[in-house]
Amino acid sequence: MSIDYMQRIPNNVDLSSDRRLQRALENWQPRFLDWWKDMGPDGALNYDVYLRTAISAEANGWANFGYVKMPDYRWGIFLAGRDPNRTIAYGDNKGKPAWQEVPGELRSTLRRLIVTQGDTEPASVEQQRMLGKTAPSLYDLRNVFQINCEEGRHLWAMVYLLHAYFGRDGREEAEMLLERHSGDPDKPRILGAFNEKTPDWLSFFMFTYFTDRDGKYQLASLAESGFDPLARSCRFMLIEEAHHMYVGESGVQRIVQRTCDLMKEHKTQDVRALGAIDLPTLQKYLNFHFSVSLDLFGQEASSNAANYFTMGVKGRYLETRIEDDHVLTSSTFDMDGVEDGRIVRKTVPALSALNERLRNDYVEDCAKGLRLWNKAIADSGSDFELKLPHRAFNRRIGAFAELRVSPDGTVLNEAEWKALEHKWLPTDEDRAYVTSLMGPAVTEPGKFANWIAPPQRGINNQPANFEYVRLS
Ligand code: BYC
Repeated sequence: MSIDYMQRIPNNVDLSSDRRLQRALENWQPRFLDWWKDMGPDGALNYDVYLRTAISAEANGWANFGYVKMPDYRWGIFLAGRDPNRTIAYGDNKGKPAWQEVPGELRSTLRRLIVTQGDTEPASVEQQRMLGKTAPSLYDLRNVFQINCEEGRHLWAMVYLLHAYFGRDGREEAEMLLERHSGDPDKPRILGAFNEKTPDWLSFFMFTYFTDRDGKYQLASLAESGFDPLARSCRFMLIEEAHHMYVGESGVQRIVQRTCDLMKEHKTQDVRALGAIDLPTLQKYLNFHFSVSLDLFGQEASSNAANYFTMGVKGRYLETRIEDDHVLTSSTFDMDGVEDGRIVRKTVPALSALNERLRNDYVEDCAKGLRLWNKAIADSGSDFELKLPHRAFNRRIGAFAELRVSPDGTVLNEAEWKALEHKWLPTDEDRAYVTSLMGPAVTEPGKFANWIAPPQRGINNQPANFEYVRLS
């Protein structure tokens, strides 16, 4: 079904056929817009931004480009098309038709997962609120705004599910999604990484590379949900997510490129003297964002995850392509755990290890970007190599949270950790240096801040000097 843009809330869910739901969402809409004005991109309400807007959920319709003022962006409710023959692919309900309504016994479990997913979307917009002030170019400014708008739409997708399927509890949860705020000591966002700050563009690119990639894996698992409306929302969200990760991967790549060019040109490692970001600092930011994002996958051994799978609520990454029985009651899984303060390899029931399995898929995917970045470094003649730290490094959630572990996986005591932490994680001084590079936004079309290379291609094939954002 194509998207009906004549309605106050554009949608492809035939919203006008359900007046009660339509009214409830039309009540939520002004609250969302108030939140956007207070907590969304600062000072940018009147900018004309070259955004892509979805005009249908089909492959040829979701990327329609044009200038839009962000408060006029057509947020709405778009679900991927319905497969009437879809069955549940795993767990106790394997082979049964996917549910079009919420099964009573799964109500609170599903609501909780939808709320957790929904909570991350406005959280990231809040985290990125101030970035427009220091954008390294109009191209980058447009990209952060595009991402913010799409995260806003992902929030809409989850709020629709809450309103449509969870009655009064759902409506209350939808209100709460606008009341919790990133970093708020009284009403923080639900998951740790979404209460961290994104104060500078290096953090932003690392966040979109590592944390949005958690989004990819969580959404892909929820896209396997037996609750069909959730699966269909997540499938559509995943299409947009790809661009967010691209912004991260290419953003870090462009910083690496600029740093390497300067190192080569000036025959020095000390690019700070030249106003660029040195590779050891990049590695520290990478260590931080990777480890914080690993926490988002939850405990290594999780009865919650086992229950989600057994009940058919949340599957594995690309569940239907995996060759096994999709029930897992007699399967095992090998993973690292902690015993007597040491990291040991364990064989555990596969059902309890589903968070860790998903984390494995994620880590493998993260490594791909590093290969690209390292190629650029090697091509410039430097022998520096960016590395993913050990998965036990700097963890706050799960078994490794009780240990102090170096990036190469050595268990340390507290004193050893304290003595070396500054080499592995950004220090106050590193953060102050990176912040010092974030000058006033570069607003001349085709110009870029000194610490980042231009992109290799423009958005929607636009030329390098395209005016991606009109500021007045
Ligand atoms: N922080 O059994 P466990 C995205 C809690 S990102 C704080 O392992 P489970 C995006 C947990 O709630 C994707 N608390 O839990 C990216 C539980 O609490 P209770 C977001 C945490 O449920 C960029 C307890 O610890 N989507 O889309 O197996 C920009 C036991 O843990 C954390 C989702 O996450 C944490 N990191 O796994 C924009 C999908 N981790 O029960 C958007 C939905 C765990 O003891 N969520 N806890 O009170 C889930 O699938 C699961 O809730 C989790 C946790 C994977 C997050």
